[in-house]
Amino acid sequence: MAKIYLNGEFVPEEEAKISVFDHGLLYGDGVFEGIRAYDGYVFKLDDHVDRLYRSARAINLEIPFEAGDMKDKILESLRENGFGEAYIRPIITRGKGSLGIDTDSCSDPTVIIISKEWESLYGTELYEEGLKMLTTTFRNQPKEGLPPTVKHMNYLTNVLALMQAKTWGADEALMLDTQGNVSEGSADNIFVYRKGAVYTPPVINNLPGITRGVVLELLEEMGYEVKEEDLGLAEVFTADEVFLSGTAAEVAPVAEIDGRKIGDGEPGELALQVKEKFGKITGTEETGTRIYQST
Ligand code: PXG
Repeated sequence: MAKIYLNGEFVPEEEAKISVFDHGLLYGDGVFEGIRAYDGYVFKLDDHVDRLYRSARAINLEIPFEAGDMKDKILESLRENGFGEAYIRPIITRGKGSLGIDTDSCSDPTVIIISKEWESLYGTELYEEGLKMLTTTFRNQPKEGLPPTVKHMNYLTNVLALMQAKTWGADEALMLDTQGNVSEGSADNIFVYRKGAVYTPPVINNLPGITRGVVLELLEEMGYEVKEEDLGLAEVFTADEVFLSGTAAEVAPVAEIDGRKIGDGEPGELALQVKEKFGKITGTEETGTRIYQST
């Protein structure tokens, strides 16, 4: 049974309970991260913790300790559980308060760190065949409201988007923004390869994915021109390749969108190259933070 970090203590999973008056539950008032550890190294820990603190600042939530302590607690949660290959989910909520939305009633944020042994998001056959996506009718939040650039606890749009995609036989949802520009998947960023150049939407209508950043670096190293530009559905449908990036999905080729084949309807050459390169840099000293001291 995994041990969960909850407000300063490690407790067994069954005892990791929070109040029904927690504003995270009542109003989705909180932020979170999704991090992975590979082969004894936490991948891009600094970047994830930095995004967590920025997300918290964006919703005016003060995490009760420094980023350095957060990193230590994340590593400790893995050591407590003896994990080297894991999914890590830090969650900070506004904490317990009254039934009103007023944050004044919440004195202490709730801090949770869940570590789970890794189970893959999509089956291996999906990576071999490529994912099927469906353009969902649920638009990503406009930046005028809840910013899609912040990893806050209001994921219902994404939940409904994915549910709709799966209802219609697809594996993942393609979300547009309210202008009709392509934004992202329900839990991943999107890349489009067309006529020798790679495109991805600028981070204004999507989450600044840590994997997205890594993929951009890999593509540049590979000598590709990468353009952060608004994209419409037509650009996606006529792409030579489409692929997704995310902590859970890693790099996932897309074979079909809305029943239309992307390229030849097989995982693309570039997507597979990026996926392979990505696999090589995880679980290393260069991109990761070591969980256990070497012996
Ligand atoms: N867009 C959205 C909306 C996301 O939620 C990404 C892109 C990719 O970001 P990273 O930093 O992971 O490259 C995410 C990722 C999961 C999970 O289980 C991940 C997310 C949300 C919910 C679950 O991996 N965020």
